[in-house]
Parts: sequence; C-alpha cells; structure tokens
Amino acid sequence: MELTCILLLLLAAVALSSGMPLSSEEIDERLLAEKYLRQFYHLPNGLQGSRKPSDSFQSKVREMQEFFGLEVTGSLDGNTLEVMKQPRCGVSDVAEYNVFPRNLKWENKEVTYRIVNYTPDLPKSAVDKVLQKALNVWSGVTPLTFRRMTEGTADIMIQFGNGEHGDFNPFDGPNGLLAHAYPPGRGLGGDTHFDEDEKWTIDSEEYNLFRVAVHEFGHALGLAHSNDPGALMFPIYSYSEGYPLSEDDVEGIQFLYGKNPDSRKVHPKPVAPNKCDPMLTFDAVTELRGETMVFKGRFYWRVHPNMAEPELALIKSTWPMLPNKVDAAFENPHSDRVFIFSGIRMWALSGYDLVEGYPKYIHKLGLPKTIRKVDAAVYIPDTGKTLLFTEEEYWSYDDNSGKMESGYPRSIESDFPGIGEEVDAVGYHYGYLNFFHKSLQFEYSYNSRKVIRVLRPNSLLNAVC
Ligand SMILES: [Ca+2]
Ligand SMILES: [Ca+2]
Ligand SMILES: [Ca+2]
Ligand SMILES: [Zn+2]
Ligand SMILES: [Zn+2]
Repeated sequence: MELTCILLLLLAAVALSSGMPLSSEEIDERLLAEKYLRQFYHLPNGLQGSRKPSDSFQSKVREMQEFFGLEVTGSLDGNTLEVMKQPRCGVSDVAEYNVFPRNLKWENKEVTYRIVNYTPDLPKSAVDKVLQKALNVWSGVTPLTFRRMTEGTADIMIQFGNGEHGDFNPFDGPNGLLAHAYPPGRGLGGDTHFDEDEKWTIDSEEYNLFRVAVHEFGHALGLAHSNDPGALMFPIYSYSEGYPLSEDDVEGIQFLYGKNPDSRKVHPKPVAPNKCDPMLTFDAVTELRGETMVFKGRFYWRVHPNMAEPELALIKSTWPMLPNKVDAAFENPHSDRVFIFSGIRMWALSGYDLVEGYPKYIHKLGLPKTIRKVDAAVYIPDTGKTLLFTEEEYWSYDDNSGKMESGYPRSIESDFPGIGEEVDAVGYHYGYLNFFHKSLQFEYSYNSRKVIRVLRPNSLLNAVC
C-alpha cells in the first residue's frame, strides 16, 4: 500500500517536471500574470517563463488572491485571470515601505495643484470642474484645502499623457491601466497622471474622470489601496453615482489628517459587510447555475460549492446596469434565467449576462399597482410556481399559464408556520425552502410543511469565522 503511494507520487513528480509544454494560451496567461504581479505585487524581475511556475510566482499569485478575496490557490484559475484583466489604477497593491517611509502625508494644510494639460475628450471647463470637485471630496472630510496654480510647480501636478509620458512609468494604451499618482513628497510626489489613451467622460460611460480622479487624489494625499471592494481606494475601476467615499476611505484619510473642523455633513457608504457578523442579514438569495448568490447592500457574495470561502464583490462591478440594491432574486432553472428585483422593476440574467428587453415592471407578473417592491422570491421546480413575498403576504405565479394564480395573496404566517410574518430573502434547495428573516435562517421542508432547523444566515456563506 505504502509502496504504491510512493510510486504514484514519483510518477506524478515525473509527469510534472517533464510533461506537456505550455499551450500558447497558457503562455499568454502566464505572461499577463507575470506582468501584473511585477507591476502590482513586486514580483522580482527575472526568468519566470519556464514551464513550472516558480515559488515566488506562486506566492505572489496567493498574495494577489488574498488581496482580492479570491480563493487562495497559488495557481492561475479563471477567476484570478479575470480580475487581472479588469481596468484598474496603476499604483501597486502592496505598500512600498522600503521605498517610501510610512504614512507619507503633506505637512501643510494647504496643498497646491496645477492642471498642466487637458484631455481632448472633454471641454476644458468640464475638466477644471471635475478635478476641483474631486479634490473637494477630500477637503470635505479633512482640514486640507486646495489652492490652484496656473504656472510654476505645484504640489500636485496633474497631467494627461499616453505611453511613456515622462516618469518612466508608462501607460499601456486603451483599458488596463487608467491612471496613477505618487504619494506626497517633493518632485514627482503627489503628481497625478491620467492615461490619455482612455476615453474620459463625465457620465457612466467608461471612464468617468471624476471617479478616477478622486481615487488618484487619494494616493496623492497618501492613501494606499484598500481591499474592501466597496471602497473608492479599491484598485479596480467601477462606477456608481452619488457620494464616492466609503467609511473605509474616510477612516483612512482621517487617520492621516484628522477630521474637517467645519465637519460638513457627509454620508460615506458603509464598509463591506462582514460575513462573520452573527447579526448579518441578507437582501436576497438565489442560485445561479449551481452557485449561490447572496445580495447585501451594494455587494453580493458568490458561493461556489467547491470553494472554501465566498467571494465578495460590488453588484455594480459585475452588472453596471443593475441598481445598487437588490430586493429579491430567484432562478428558474427550466428557462435558465435568474430574475432580479429592485423596487417596481425586474431584470433577467442568463448566466452573468443581462437579458435584453429588461427591466420590466413587476406588475407585468400580475401584482397589483399598490405593491411597490418584492421582499423575496423563489421558484419551486416541482410545481413550476414562483412564490413572491410582499410584506405579510405571498403570491404564486404559474409558469405554465404565465399568470398569477387566483386565491392569492395568502398569509405567510398561516401557510409557512414557524417562520414569522415576513421574509427578507428565500432560496430553494432540494425540497427545502431557506427563509431568511433578520438574523435568522429557517430551513423549511416544503413537503412536510414545517421548520426543520433554525440557523444563522451566514451559515449559507460557508464562512470560516
Ligand atoms: Ca509634486
Ligand atoms: Ca490604459
Ligand atoms: Ca429582500
Ligand atoms: Zn489606485
Ligand atoms: Zn505617470
């Protein structure tokens, strides 16, 4: 027995060291990853391109996976490569303490800036306004003030440029790197550069100059990247309207500079939800082709049955067209569609893609106009019925007839005894309905019509806490 084991191990080792050469696709992926890890994770220069990835390469892959909350495998799986291909900031994700001392910041409360040149994508006046507004975001939460200079050397020199643009830190053409900025200090310190090969906009089109500028000015003031996917200082680009800072960003900048003595009222976005919070509640839960999707605020978790840890991401970063908050969601495996509800509208997904022709009004399903939102929704494969929960009642939509069933709404409390009067979210799993309400999860047998177990909602996340 032991001998066979050793033999198998030996065989495996031989196969690994001599096996097939890398395919051209694998070589491309490896090169992409090496470039990424050199730029953002300080992977040492040197020969990496051999068949077997080096130890330092693997440990940098793990570091990157850890930063982005991916499953830490040390290998270039699909999710890891996908993150590496996303448009992002050109600043490294690991703090450069060996290059710059800790907590670099401007010593004076007044910081000067100068717009050295302009992008042809927008009128000059729009660029002036956007950059001023972006700086105001930071002065709003700190004692800092920003004074504009039109000539000479300012602390923050703002520039648009493409390719190699004067700092031996070249941009890369459209997409990929969008901009970079240097931490406070003399010379290049504080300087902020935007890649002119991007198309800069003032709306939701890619790339929104305001969104990128606030992020870059964060670096110019001394902030590093945050691994909170909802923070403005998260390295990957995403766009959403409204106040750009999250609590994580505000905490970071106030750690360096303190609060704004005028304490203008700001409403930073809440930090990413903590999967280990025992009082965690969910907005919506659904399956999506064998994975579980859990919606919470601006975020969603993706739980794969083979994955130890759930992945957390911003809804907007995956589906820019979806609203910032989801009320309910369900999967219809027969039509291979996932339906997402927010307010009086609903969207359909096919896999991760939005289906055309949506959003539609929820009233098209036969709900009365007085219903302004769906709390939770679930499809029961055995019956072909979709149950829609609204406050203390629920409705039943029949897939075959394409109509709401008569005799509804009915009372949740009387038809699902033991789960309470209302539900936040509901999911279906092999004959069981999982109801979520406040910080409780009720595992409910649909056949025997009773609660089997009561759990914490976060048990759904396979969370190691
Ligand atoms: Ca400077
Ligand atoms: Ca670029
Ligand atoms: Ca809900
Ligand atoms: Zn950045
Ligand atoms: Zn530059």
